[in-house]
Amino acid sequence: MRLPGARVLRRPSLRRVVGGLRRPDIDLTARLGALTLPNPVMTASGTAGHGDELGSYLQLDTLGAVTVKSLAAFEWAGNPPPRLHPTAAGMLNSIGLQGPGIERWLADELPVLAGCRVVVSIWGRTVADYEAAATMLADAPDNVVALEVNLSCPNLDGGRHLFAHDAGLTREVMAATAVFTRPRFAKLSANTIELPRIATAAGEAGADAVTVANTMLGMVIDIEQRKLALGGGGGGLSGPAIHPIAVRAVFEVRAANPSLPIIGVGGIASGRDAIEMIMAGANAVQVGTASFADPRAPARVLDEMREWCRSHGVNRLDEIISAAQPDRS
Ligand code: RRO
Repeated sequence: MRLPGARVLRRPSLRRVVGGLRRPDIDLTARLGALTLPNPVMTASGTAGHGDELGSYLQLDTLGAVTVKSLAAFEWAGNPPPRLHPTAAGMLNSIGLQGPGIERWLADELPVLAGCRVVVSIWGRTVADYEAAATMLADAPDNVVALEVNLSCPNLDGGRHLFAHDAGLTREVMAATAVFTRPRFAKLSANTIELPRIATAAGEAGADAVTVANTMLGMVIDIEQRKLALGGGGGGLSGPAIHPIAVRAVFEVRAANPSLPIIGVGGIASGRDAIEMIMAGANAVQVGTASFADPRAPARVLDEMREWCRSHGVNRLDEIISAAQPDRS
């Protein structure tokens, strides 16, 4: 019997006891050459704008890094509309590298990312353009932690000339961007079976990590109008449709390059997708198209990765990198 007014002393729930014992934190540290990030989840270039577009949905400073849309040494208007088209399990884009140019970006957009680790994606039409972009960023504020050299945009010159389809050009651009002395990534293309060899070339030419991979070359035709659906012609396919392609690309780059850091990107929409990339050989991941449907996706993927590790007895991310590689040492 309980007296009126007596306080009920509840037994602490098992959950709180476990919480009280402080469950050990999972070590999700990501090592990408000279760059170490507290966790492996970044935004993918082109899917989170040039600034803090996702900032009202998630705390951007909790991510490994925010990768901004590719910038050039000059302002660029991009392709004519329409620029996006939904597809089965994904979308096709033909943005065409629209951007304000690095000078204006440094003045107007980078300040809103203060406190976040920022990866700046750069592009150019020539090797000299890349060098100019890297030079303009050489003295960027300290929160610019890395450069991602985008060698694989499918929407420049109709997708006919991707630097990332040529090992020699990949080497040249990576060498030319060495004026930026912080870590550099090379963003590559899975539209070529030469990808593993080109990744080797990027690493030899100074890339701290390779980002595998950009969108896949695609096209949509409006059959009523009898013309191409996107203003720029073809486009880049992204989203769940390309996830298995990206997993295989990462797997093959890892198999050919056992010690080259890899950032896996392509159709990652859940923690399980990200874990799959890690097991293929990625050291970190980027979340892109999933943010269009769920702007919290990068933070959610990070939470889900942590939870997956917890529920599978994985204490450090390093334990499962390349787990699916047959000759993992
Ligand atoms: O801007 C674009 O059209 C674009 C770029 Br830079 C890229 O790297 N990948 C992509 O699918 N679109």
